[in-house]
Amino acid sequence: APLWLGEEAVLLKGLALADADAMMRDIETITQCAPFRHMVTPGGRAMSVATSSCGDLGWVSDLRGYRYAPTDPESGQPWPAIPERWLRLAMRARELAGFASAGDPDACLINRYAPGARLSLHQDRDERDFGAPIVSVSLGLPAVFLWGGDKRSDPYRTIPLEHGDVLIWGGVDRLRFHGVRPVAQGGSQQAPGFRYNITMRKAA
Ligand code: MD3
Ligand code: FE
Repeated sequence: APLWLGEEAVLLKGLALADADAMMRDIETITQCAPFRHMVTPGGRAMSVATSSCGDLGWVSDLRGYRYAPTDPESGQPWPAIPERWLRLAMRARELAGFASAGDPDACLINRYAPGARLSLHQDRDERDFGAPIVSVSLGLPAVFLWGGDKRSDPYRTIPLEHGDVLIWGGVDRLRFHGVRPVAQGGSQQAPGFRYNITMRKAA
């Protein structure tokens, strides 16, 4: 059942479970062309999260700032396409959450968290149109998601995210501060050894 975190933010527990194995294979295929790398932030520090992208635009960061770019700066090549099954899943999430009129995403960021990797509180504001919702899919190791307010100093809720969970948010919840606590080591028989998060956005 959809769990409303805000007026326009919904957690769809397990919505991606049936597609999860195939989506992990898709990540493997995509990152053979556009390998995971640790981007450097404008402040000069390498992110603990490794990133790649697919779609017409990919998210990149360097000393000059954050932006969306049509090619992978490592290869000069266009980013791989967003797989059809990812677009179908995003459409189902939009329908369930009341964003059915929003169109397909054109940018997809893929984050890979090794144990210990984290994402500090931030807003996603590099996209042109804040009206379009963002769909995120969590795969692999579990994590604790931080759901804050409009100011960095606002209090935040902690929300466990597991393999197959889908989050979608837009509208009044689009610019909330959010982050991810350092990911814990998986159990010894827990494969894979990473958490993956896919965020499909409309960037252009
Ligand atoms: C709620 N990724 O890539 S996804 C990011 O799990 C990012 O890797 C996190 O933040 C991750 O920018 C969180 C869920 C999420 C993302 C952005 C939000 C929830 C959000 C923006 C506003 C409100
Ligand atoms: Fe974010």
